[in-house]
Amino acid sequence: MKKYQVAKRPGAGLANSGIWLALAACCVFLSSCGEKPAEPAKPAAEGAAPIAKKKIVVGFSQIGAESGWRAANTESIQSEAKKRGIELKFSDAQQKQENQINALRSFIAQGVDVIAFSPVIVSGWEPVLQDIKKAGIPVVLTDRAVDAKDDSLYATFIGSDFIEEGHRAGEWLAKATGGKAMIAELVGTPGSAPAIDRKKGFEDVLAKNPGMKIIKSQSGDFTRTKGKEVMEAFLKSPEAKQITALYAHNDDMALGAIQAIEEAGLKPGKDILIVSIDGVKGAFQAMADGKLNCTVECNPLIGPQLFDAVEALMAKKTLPKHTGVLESVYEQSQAKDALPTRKY
Ligand code: GZL
Repeated sequence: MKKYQVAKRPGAGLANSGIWLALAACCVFLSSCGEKPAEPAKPAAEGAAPIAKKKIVVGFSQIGAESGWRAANTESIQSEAKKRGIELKFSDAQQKQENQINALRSFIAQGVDVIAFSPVIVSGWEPVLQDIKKAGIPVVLTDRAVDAKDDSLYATFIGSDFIEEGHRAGEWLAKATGGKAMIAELVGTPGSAPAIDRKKGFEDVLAKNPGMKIIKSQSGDFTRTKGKEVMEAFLKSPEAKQITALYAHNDDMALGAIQAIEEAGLKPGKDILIVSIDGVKGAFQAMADGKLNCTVECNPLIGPQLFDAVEALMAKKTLPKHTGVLESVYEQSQAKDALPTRKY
C-alpha cells in the first residue's frame, strides 16, 4: 500500500520562515536602537488564550445541482465543513467539466490545503491533477471516480460501487418479473462513472436472464426534465407497446418518466414496472403512491467521511485508496414506514 504523506507545498514553508526571519530581524533592530534590551519573553500567563490553530482550507468543486441527490450531497458537505470549522471554498460547475477544471486551477492559485471534487465524467483530468500534484496539494475524489492510470494523483476516492447498484437494480427486476421484461433505460450523464457502471452492473444481470432485454436506451442526464422528455419519446416510438419495465439510473429521471407515463394514460408501477437508483425522498413518496416499485439507495451524505479524510491528510496519515458507503434497496412495502426518517 503506498504511503501518502502530505507534501509541504514548495515555497510555502520557505515563504513563512522568511517572513518570520524578517520580523525577528526588525524586532532585534528596533530593540537595539538605544532602547534597553528587551526583557526575556515571560511564559504565557496561566489560562492565557491558546494561539489560534491555522484553519484548514478546502477547495471543493461540485458537479452542479441537477438532482435531489446532488442537493443532499452539497448540503452534507457544506454543513459538515461548518460544523468542523473548516474553511470551504465551494464551486458549482453546472455539470460542465471545463468549469470544474477552472475551479481546480483557482484552488491551486489560492494555495488551499486540500482539493476535493466530484468529477462530472471519468476522463480528461490528468493534466490538472498533475498540476495539483506539482503544487503539493492532496486530492480527495468524492462520489464519482476518474479513469486516471496513475492513482498517485489522488489520495483517496470516497463513493459508492455503481456496478453493485446496477446489479441490485437488475436482480430486483429479475425477481419481480420472473426474468421476463422488455426494458426502457434512462441513462445518466454520458461518460460519467455512475452511468457507465450502473449500465454495466444491470447488463451483467441481463446476461443471466435471456428473457430480459433493453429495447430502448437514451440519456436523461440525471435530470427530471430530461427524463420526462425521453420517456415521452419512448412512449411515441414503434416499440412503445412492448415496454413492460423502466430502469432509470437515478430517481429524478424516474420521477420525470412517471409523469410522462401518466400523461400517456398508463399506470406507472403497474403497466410499466419502474426501478431506479438514489433513494431520495421523492422516490419514497412515489413508492408509497404505488407509482415506483424499487429504489436502490446511493448515499449522498458523505460530508463526514470527506472531512475525516481531509483531517487525516492534514495529520499526514495514510488513507485507503477507496472508502465505500453503506447502502440498501427499498421496495413499495417499506416506503411508508421509511419516509419519515429519510434524511434526503
Ligand atoms: C451518484 C451521483 C449521481 C446520482 C444522481 O453517486 O453521482 O449524480 O445518482 C446525481 O442523482 O446527479
